[in-house]
Amino acid sequence: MDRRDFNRRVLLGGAVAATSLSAASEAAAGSTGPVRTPPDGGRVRRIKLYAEALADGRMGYGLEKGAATVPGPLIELNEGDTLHIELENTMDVPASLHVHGLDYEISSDGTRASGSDVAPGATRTYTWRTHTPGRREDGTWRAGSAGYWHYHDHVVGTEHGTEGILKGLYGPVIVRRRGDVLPDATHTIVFNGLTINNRPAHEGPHFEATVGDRVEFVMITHGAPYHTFHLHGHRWADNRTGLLAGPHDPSRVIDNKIVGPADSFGFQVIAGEGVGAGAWMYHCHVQSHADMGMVGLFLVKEPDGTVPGYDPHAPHPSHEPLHKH
Ligand SMILES: [Cu+2]
Repeated sequence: MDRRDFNRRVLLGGAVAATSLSAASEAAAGSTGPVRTPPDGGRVRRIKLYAEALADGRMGYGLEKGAATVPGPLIELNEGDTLHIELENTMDVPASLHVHGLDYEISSDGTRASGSDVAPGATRTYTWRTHTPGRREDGTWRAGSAGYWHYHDHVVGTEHGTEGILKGLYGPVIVRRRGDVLPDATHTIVFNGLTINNRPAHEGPHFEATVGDRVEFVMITHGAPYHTFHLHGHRWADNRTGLLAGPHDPSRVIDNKIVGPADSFGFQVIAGEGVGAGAWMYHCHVQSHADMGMVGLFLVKEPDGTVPGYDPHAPHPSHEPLHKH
């Protein structure tokens, strides 16, 4: 078992944070080794999740008390898995957990209307189930659960969780299908209002990789504005996996995608493929949003760890005003 598998397995046990760069990319053989695929689904797993208020006014989900992050932890499942999540609300207002894309009963809906929110100091167990694709008895085809999904609060501030989401109560969910390609690292990018991952304007987040790493991005949108997600130097397929299944896959290949509130999608790239190392920008391509700081960097390193032309201490170009008065 290499470190990537280790990371992956402990993820639901609570030992690693939302973004799994770090050990993953160092240990990875990049795109040169055989691709890895997920184990078959069908397991029943349990995790504990905390909804917490952060000192700076944000709110976040975490796998351990006092360790909440924005975005919340990445939750990965394989089609057929069931996950029981015990949510403890350490805040002084009711909170909840509402997921997109998965199967759940109304008691796990995470809304006040269904009585499935969590009072301050209380806990509640939410159950998410997933299923494989297959044919219904009437002959029509039923989609499987696999996809890039997300979870969020649905009760803080309003009955739609508008304040909870605004302050950071959201996170990514990936459901994988048998035969899917596993990445070396997964990063989450959330356009939330005019922020990325609730960070200050012009301050990333930045993500690191080494040339040849297979890097997965989960891209989620929250808030009110619509956006266009754009990544420099890399492209992906506009389908479930973000990868072409073969030479005849008709999916459109893109490097820019219009996204609106509660959208989610994901894709994988080989870092620097055909273009090399560099500080590759990603940003919202609505020009006013980019100018206001919805920008981060995909830092693709040479094998020696350097990023050509990148000075981490230099102000980001987009930080410079266009017109000085
Ligand atoms: Cu935008």
